[in-house]
Amino acid sequence: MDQKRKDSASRSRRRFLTDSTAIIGGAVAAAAAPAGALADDKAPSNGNLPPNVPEWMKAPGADVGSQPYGTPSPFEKNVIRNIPKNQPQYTSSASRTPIQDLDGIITPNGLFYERHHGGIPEIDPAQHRLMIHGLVDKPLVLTVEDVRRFPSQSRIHFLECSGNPSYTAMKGKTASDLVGLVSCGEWTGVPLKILLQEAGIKPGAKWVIAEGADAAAMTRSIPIEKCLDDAMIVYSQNGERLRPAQGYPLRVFLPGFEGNMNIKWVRRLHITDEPVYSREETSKYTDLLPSGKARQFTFYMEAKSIITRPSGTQKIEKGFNEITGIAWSGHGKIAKVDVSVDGGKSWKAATLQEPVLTRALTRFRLPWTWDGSPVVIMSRATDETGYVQPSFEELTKPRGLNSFYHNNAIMRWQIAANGEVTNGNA
Ligand SMILES: Nc1nc2c(c(=O)[nH]1)N[C@H]1C(S)=C(S)[C@@H](COP(=O)(O)O)O[C@H]1N2
Ligand SMILES: [Mo]
Repeated sequence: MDQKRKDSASRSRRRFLTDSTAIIGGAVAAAAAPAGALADDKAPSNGNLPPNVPEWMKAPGADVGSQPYGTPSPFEKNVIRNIPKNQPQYTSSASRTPIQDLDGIITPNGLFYERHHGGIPEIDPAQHRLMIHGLVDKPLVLTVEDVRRFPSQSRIHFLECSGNPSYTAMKGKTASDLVGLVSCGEWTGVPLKILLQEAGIKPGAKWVIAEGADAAAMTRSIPIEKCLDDAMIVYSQNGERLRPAQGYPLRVFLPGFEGNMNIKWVRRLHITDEPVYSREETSKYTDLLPSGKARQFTFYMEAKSIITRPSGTQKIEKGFNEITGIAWSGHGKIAKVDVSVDGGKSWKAATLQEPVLTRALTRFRLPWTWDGSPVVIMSRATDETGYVQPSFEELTKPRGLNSFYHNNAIMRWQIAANGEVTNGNA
């Protein structure tokens, strides 16, 4: 670099530093500890802090390739899946995404929530096949490599378990305890429509029965309309092959549909004129109404949102706080997220992070200055169909309290005078 360019680069760097300091300084002016202050009286006296040169600058760091498959910093060791404690982990079990510790909308593969009804099978892809049969002209038995030869696509979508949380489990401490059975990733695979066209579906085909190759042989009936629309057979998740817990080597992906229907380790697609009425669409995943009748085949997950920061077990300080969280709807894009900082008396529209994607998590943010008085904060999502996320009272008025699945009620956080955040739904 010649001297002139060096000078101008360092000038623009200085200008950048001044500008960004101004922004940060302005935003947290009201906070107790202004960012960038040289005398940090909260830190233990430590030779690594300014103006000293920290230890990790005094010798070269680790070699490239010291971690052939990278893992997070050891200082982030607490950001892990939330696995219920004091509970035997039977093969039918779940783990939750630590949504309160994540930013943006993409869930890292190692933190994706899990729900297994018969444990995680270890499948050798060379010995796995996908069979397509029933009301078709040409039954197919495909290898994983056969599936990968079809035209592919990648789409970003959320996946959510329909018991997230159940009607009776709104007592958790953290955002993850409450609604950690939701994650979002980029899915790559083949549109299911292409595979069905290859097999040639016969007139009268109305359902596709998908079966998983796990010990539970999880089986669900999918309406043919969805199969010919945006359904996929996926093999990759966030760029790499599916994790075993997410259905390696092949899984059904039905954007916006309840998690249970997204059959993992899929081995068979049976094209029929009737649903199969499996355990998961009769005794489970149905909602018993006050009339004694049950809602069956709830396909799409309805609009929902939760504030992830500040949220349960966190502690805030007086002054500036950014309120942020996630919203999603199985019916399409999120149109609006309103936030209340007065227990629902008044609402303010949060900013939605672009791009807002259909059937994907959407990040919302609202700047807020807390005056130190106890408050209840909450968020309310509206999707592009105009549907508004209900309060628990609004949700249970028509549905009653016998239901277990499909609870998309507004979640409340209580903030005490000392800044401690707790579950405000009790
Ligand atoms: N074969 C099979 N598919 C399955 C399941 C299962 O136990 N076996 N669990 C279902 C349920 S209840 C949910 S919520 C999602 C969970 O997907 P994930 O573990 O990738 O988050 O997968 C669904 N697909
Ligand atoms: Mo689920």
